[in-house]
Amino acid sequence: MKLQKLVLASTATFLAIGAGSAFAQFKNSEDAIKYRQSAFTVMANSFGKIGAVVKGEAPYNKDDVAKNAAVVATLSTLPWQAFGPGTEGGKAQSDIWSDNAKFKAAADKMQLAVVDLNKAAQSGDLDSIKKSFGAAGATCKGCHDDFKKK
Ligand code: ASC
Repeated sequence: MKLQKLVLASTATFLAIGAGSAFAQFKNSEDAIKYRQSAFTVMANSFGKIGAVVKGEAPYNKDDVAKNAAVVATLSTLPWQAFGPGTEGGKAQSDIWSDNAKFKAAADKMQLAVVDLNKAAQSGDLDSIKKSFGAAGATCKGCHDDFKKK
């Protein structure tokens, strides 16, 4: 099985069993904050590389976009387990804990959007990559507006 297909399948499995299932353990809140910020940092790096292609600032290379989209899709499943009770802090707004259902819905929306982006990226259709990239970016922004400190 090719890596991207494996990642797609793994991503679907992650989503099916429920994003944020706790396979990571954290010593303390600082450890959890570092973990979730690291996952977002690596995700943003790959997402930004796709963004450069979408904006015409970098040439379109199917394999590179496919790899970056697979990274985004996989990494998108990771941060949530590091927002457990008692891990307030960093850039996270307290609404994440006081309105956790809304936060979870926003997190799920983003994960579904990046699965779409990954499908488009694996197919190599630049128009659908552009569309799904825009939709995915909107889910990043929506969650930041509501839940991330400026
Ligand atoms: C990025 C990045 C985000 C999103 C967001 C989209 O490249 O780091 O957080 O896109 O800015 O609106």
